[in-house]
Amino acid sequence: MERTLSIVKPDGVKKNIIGEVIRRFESAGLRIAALKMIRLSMDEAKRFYIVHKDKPFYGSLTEFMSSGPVVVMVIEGKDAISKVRELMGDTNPQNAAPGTIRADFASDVEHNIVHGSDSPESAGFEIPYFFSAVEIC
Ligand code: DAT
Ligand code: MG
Repeated sequence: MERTLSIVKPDGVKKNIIGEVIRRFESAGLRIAALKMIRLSMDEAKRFYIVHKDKPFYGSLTEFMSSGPVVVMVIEGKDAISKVRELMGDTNPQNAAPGTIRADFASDVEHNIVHGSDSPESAGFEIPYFFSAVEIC
């Protein structure tokens, strides 16, 4: 059993596909263990994406992530981290496999609908960034 942190980004919320993203996770046998809608401040987005602080897209990425509400959730299941990454597809929707969330809905590499932790280490940072132990069911 493994847990990962996923986010429906502001573009996914605006496109009205929160339910579609959740449906794909649930259909793959994963379970929603925690979920809430929040609006990140610029500072909160910057701290969440601190690993990318030296990348050229850090400023626009964190501006985008704080531009509207997001849905953050803890996903639980066997191999949840890699399963969610597989359902998401490649970061750049042009390289994402057909049938993945990003191939189906993302408009470009920056506005790519969904986030998923990329390792147990990042899940270990990202889950408690948004949820306390009593909020995870
Ligand atoms: P992922 O979200 O697939 O884990 P990442 O961790 O490398 O990708 O990057 C985090 C986010 O930053 C990504 O979802 C969208 C944005 N991003 C990544 N590469 C980018 C680029 N070349 N130009 C603009 N935004 C980029
Ligand atoms: Mg990443």
